[in-house]
Amino acid sequence: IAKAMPRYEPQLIMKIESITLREIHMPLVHFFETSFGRVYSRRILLVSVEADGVRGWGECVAGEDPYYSPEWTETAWPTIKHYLAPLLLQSELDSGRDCAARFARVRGHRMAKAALENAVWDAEARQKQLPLWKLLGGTRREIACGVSIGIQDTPEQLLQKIETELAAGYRRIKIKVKPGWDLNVLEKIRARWADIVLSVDANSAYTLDEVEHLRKFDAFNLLMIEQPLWNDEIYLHARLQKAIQTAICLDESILNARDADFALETGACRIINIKVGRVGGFSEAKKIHDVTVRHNVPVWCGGMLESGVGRGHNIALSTLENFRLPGDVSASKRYWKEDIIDPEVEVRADGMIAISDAPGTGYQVREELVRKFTVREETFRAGK
Ligand code: OSB
Ligand code: MG
Repeated sequence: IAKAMPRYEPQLIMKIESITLREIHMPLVHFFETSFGRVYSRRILLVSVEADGVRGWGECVAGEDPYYSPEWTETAWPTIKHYLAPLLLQSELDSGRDCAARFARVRGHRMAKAALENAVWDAEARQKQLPLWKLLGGTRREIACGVSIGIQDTPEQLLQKIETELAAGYRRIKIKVKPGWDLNVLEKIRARWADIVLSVDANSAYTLDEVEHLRKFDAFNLLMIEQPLWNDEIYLHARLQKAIQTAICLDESILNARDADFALETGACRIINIKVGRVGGFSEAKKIHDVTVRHNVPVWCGGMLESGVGRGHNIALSTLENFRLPGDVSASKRYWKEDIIDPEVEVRADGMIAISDAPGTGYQVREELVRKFTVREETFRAGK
């Protein structure tokens, strides 16, 4: 049997000299509410790695509370400090791709792992003077953007927000839903905009007992319903998908490429949302992408209210060929008065982001602003 020839590429060995972990605080321009709660301000962990004279940045997308996932800001810090950073500092790496194997002994903590792995990819791209999107294997020169609009105090406020985002050019509107804020608001949206591309995200707000209720979503011509059932459940989504017409998209339940394969084989969803933090970094995100190509199912890039660092990484990932649907990758100014990157992420009037050819993400970290927002900081070096 002919085996694929291994590809021998000239490798630059990377030596990670130091890793700096920071917590920054950034108030959101507008609160964001999902079925599990409301957030006004973000506590974001940033990682920077120094390797051979270049600096790479990564963002930990864990939330302020263990509601979206078991990981949260306070679990990520000691996990990086005591377990993950030492694993990177003790030896040389060929590439960001090597991080996942180094971290394998540590179970879970994918958002903490992704912050480090992505910082190494970022450093590698800068070291090789390549755009990160090319290093990741992307092809798209522009990417399509959607928005995720949280639960508001009143349906009228939601309609106002949708109007603003449509006027800005966004190509898909996603609203958060939960029992009591779902069919009633969909009625109002569709009465005003019969044809816009519209999705809903339940963040696990329903159970399979509510299948009759969930079937009523079919009347609204939705692009998808995201994560209707339990965050850790795939098989019961397959049961639900058989009972409803609207395409299910899984977010929380897909933690790795095996989950994606299982979900697509069992018919648990017809679309997958990839969040690079949720799955542990760029290498696992690429594997999930490749699984969806084999199943001919589209993916899109999810968001976690990231600062410019994570946003830049989401943009690079979205250039992979199978990111065929608009992502939750939207402009910096929707979240922040001032983002920590230069330039800020801007979305064109046609709802697209143009991809830069500059080395790295094409967005420079504004280190003086990061310092201003920093509330704690610690640097780790080999042997210390
Ligand atoms: O489920 O996609 C989600 C934000 C925090 C936690 C979970 C989710 C979200 C979003 C926001 O929908 C997307 C964005 O960054 O705009
Ligand atoms: Mg979601």
